Formats: sequence, structure tokens, C-alpha cells
Amino acid sequence: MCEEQVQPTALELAMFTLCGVFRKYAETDGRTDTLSKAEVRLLLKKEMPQLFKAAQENQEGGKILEALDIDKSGEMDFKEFMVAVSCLTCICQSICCSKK
Ligand SMILES: [Ca+2]
Repeated sequence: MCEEQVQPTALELAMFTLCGVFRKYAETDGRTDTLSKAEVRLLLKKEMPQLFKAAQENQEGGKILEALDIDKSGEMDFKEFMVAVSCLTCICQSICCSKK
């Protein structure tokens, strides 16, 4: 019996990628369900280098990291990560639309 291979859609791949990126950085300190400040910093540096550089140059890096920690736990959980990614994606969308 031959099972049909179903290719994931672009959106499904994006969702899997988000889960994988969160897990990759969250597990570096053994607490796999949250990102510490150091893990968030490394994630931003490696996965969003332009944003990280801009934040460093404007000395806003600390404020951005604090703002991303919605419940002020000192750690970023997956929901906070997704809120941050969603907000940044909306900003990208507005920038892309304003250039047309
Ligand atoms: Ca962690």
C-alpha cells in the first residue's frame, strides 16, 4: 500500500519553523518551555540580525527585550514569542505595503 506524500504548505512550513526556532533557542539552558534573556538575545542576534543591530545601535535592546516579556516573569514563553513575532510581522507588512 502506497501512502500519498502530502507536502506542507508555505504557511504550515512557517508554523513548523516558528516552533523549531523557539525550541532550538529555548533548550540551551535546560528549561525548554521558556527563553531566558540570554536565549532571547541570542535568538535575535542569529535570527533577526538587522533588528538586533538596530536595537544595539539605538541602545534600545534592553527595552525591546523587556517589552517582549509580557508577564514580566524574566523569561519569554511560547505565547509571548508568538505575540512578538506577530507584531514584528505586522510591522513588516505595513512597511512592505507603504513602499508600493
Ligand atoms: Ca530556556
